[in-house]
Amino acid sequence: MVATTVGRGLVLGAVALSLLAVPAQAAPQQARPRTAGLPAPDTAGLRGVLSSAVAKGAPGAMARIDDDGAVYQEVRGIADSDTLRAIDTADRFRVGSVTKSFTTVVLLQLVDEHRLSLDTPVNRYLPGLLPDDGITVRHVLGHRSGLHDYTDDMFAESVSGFEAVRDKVFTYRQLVGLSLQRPRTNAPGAAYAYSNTNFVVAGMLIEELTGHTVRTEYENRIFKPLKLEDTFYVHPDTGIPGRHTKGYLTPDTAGAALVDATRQTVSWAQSAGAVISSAHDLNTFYSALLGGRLIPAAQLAEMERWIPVDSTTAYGLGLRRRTLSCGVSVYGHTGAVQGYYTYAFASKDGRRSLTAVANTSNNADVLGTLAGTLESAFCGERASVRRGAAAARRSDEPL
Ligand code: REY
Repeated sequence: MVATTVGRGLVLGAVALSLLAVPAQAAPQQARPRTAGLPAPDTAGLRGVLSSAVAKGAPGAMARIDDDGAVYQEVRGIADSDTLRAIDTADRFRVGSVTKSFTTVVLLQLVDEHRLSLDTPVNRYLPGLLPDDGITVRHVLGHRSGLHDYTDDMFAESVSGFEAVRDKVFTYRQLVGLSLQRPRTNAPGAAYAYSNTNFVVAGMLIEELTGHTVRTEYENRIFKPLKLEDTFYVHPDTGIPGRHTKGYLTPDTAGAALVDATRQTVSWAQSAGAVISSAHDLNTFYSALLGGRLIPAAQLAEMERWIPVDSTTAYGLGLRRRTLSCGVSVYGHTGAVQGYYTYAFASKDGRRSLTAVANTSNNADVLGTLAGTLESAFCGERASVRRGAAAARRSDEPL
């Protein structure tokens, strides 16, 4: 009875907020925890984190928390520097490497269908693709293949590197070829080394095993079943369909004007990073995944076999675990494509989820600051004093 009343109030509050889209007018939302074992989200803290992200150079920043039916939304700054439209939590954006969780879900569904085995060499499915028959599907999905990340060279210079590929259309084989021009970083399985090449190989596996494009498989296996109406894979189209925030790349030269990077093929990433979505849809996606509604428990357990990355993070298969200052662990992925930083994480049971976005990239201060949204969303008010230090510690974490 009480819970129903509180829930209705929160949802109405959220609708009013998104209609106003002017943070200064937002009525304070009363936070009550609905996910067992978690404190109430710290909405004032969340507002503060987003303000800091804007102060550090993001034109706009926004976050949405879904807590078992209750919705909290906060926005700061603008979506478009021409029109000065306020950023809105309904805006679509480029999710970058959050795509890797979508790609992994498709492959784990194929495992469940006995069409793929995690411990089989990639070369069994794609003969001659990789220079080492010891590289398995599991190594690829856990970033333990040792395949060099071709984006390191591609974006060594951020603006010219981006402009050189903004309109380019790559084949998967071309991207793997770029990686193979460089020495491998480790023997198969020997170490974690984050590399987009792994998820290009993953996309090739999807297309080889199903005979369909990754777009078709994402749509049929994830977007449509979960009714993700804001979620798209449009490669090689360059636009974001419908209402979206623009994305602004921060140049390497201090003080130089931000570059509108919204329009691009994202062909350099494809199955490693080209999905478009919204905060609502990413929260729905991770809630469904962690709640066991996308892949069977056995496959989710494979996704959650953790390899430590550093003192607070670990990587499974296409999924990251972060342990926050309050001891709570959250599960999801980060994303960085030109113009967009994303954090999309959920509680272990999927009942509380957070998506936070800043519409700039190549700005470590903004990335580190935005990590504080996780503290606000999952640690509650008592974490506020620790938040600054925790966020700063994580700002150089690989995506
Ligand atoms: C690509 C470069 C980073 C981003 C990347 N993104 O691997 C994947 C991810 C898809 O993790 C670019 N950085 C930026 C530079 C650095 O240009 N010189 O920050 O926009 O999401």
